[in-house]
Amino acid sequence: MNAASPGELLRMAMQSARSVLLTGPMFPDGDSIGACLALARAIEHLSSARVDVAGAIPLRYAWMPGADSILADEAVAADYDLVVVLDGDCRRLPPPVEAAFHAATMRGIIDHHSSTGPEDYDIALIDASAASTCEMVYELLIRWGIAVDVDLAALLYTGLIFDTGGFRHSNTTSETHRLAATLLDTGLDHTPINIAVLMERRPEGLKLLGHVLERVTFYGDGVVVVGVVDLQTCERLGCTVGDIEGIVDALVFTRGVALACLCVEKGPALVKLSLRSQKEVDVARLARQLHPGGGGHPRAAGVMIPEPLADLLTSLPGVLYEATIQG
Ligand SMILES: [Mn+2]
Repeated sequence: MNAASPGELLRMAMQSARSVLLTGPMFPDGDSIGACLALARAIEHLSSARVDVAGAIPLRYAWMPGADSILADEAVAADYDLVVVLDGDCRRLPPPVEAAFHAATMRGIIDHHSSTGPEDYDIALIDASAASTCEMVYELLIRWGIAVDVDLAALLYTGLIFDTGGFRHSNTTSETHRLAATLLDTGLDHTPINIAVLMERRPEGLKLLGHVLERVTFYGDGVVVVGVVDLQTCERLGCTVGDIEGIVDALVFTRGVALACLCVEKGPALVKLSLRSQKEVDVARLARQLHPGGGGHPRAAGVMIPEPLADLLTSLPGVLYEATIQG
């Protein structure tokens, strides 16, 4: 007898569960949100389970079909039969969601991060060769016989363009373009999605971008660039977490830069680092080296550092430069 595939196990778990929670990591991005909302719709086709999606959703994703019913992390109770983490691993869940994850009867993951392993889950779908988690969810929908309508297409397209930077990053393949074409064939209007997800900023966010760009610091003859978003500036400009998205991508494509780091102050002793590299530096490895909770992709990764911003800014440049030498 053949063992059931993880996708089949997930389908069975969804069908037997009475309640399902879908969630991304802390600070979910377009791929995570799109994958959660798309899978939630799939479960509604396959199961009578109550399905919740949880996460702190930046404003740029408020238009997404189903986004209005997403639970705030604080509203999550620990009473789900099945919790599935999408596009990030369970070490980066916000506290109330983490409690629900550990209290669940079954735990699953669908992820494409090279830093994610299967050990913490009953059902693990991990494929580091996938350009996005949405691509993996699409494969599941097809296998489960669920028709992709224009709403599902919008959700999946969001993850696709977010994680490939609009089909520009090295993870983009002919397969990615073929999936995009399939999604457009549902009648999807892609322009407003590209604008909302990749291009549009709030006026406050534009000012924050200017503030950060004006103050970047280069190290090692311009090989490393570091930008800083401090809490005081965010407050002064009226910025929220969504205004910070994309700033790090504006840093890395600077001539001569191999490694870009954006330091975002989250609290008196908590800084989020967003890391990007152009070629040689494996920033997923660097993120893990900086803190065990770090992770991501070879070209794009993140890590939370429990240190005051000022302290970190004295030690960090040396470590970053070191990483560009090691490759
Ligand atoms: Mn992703």
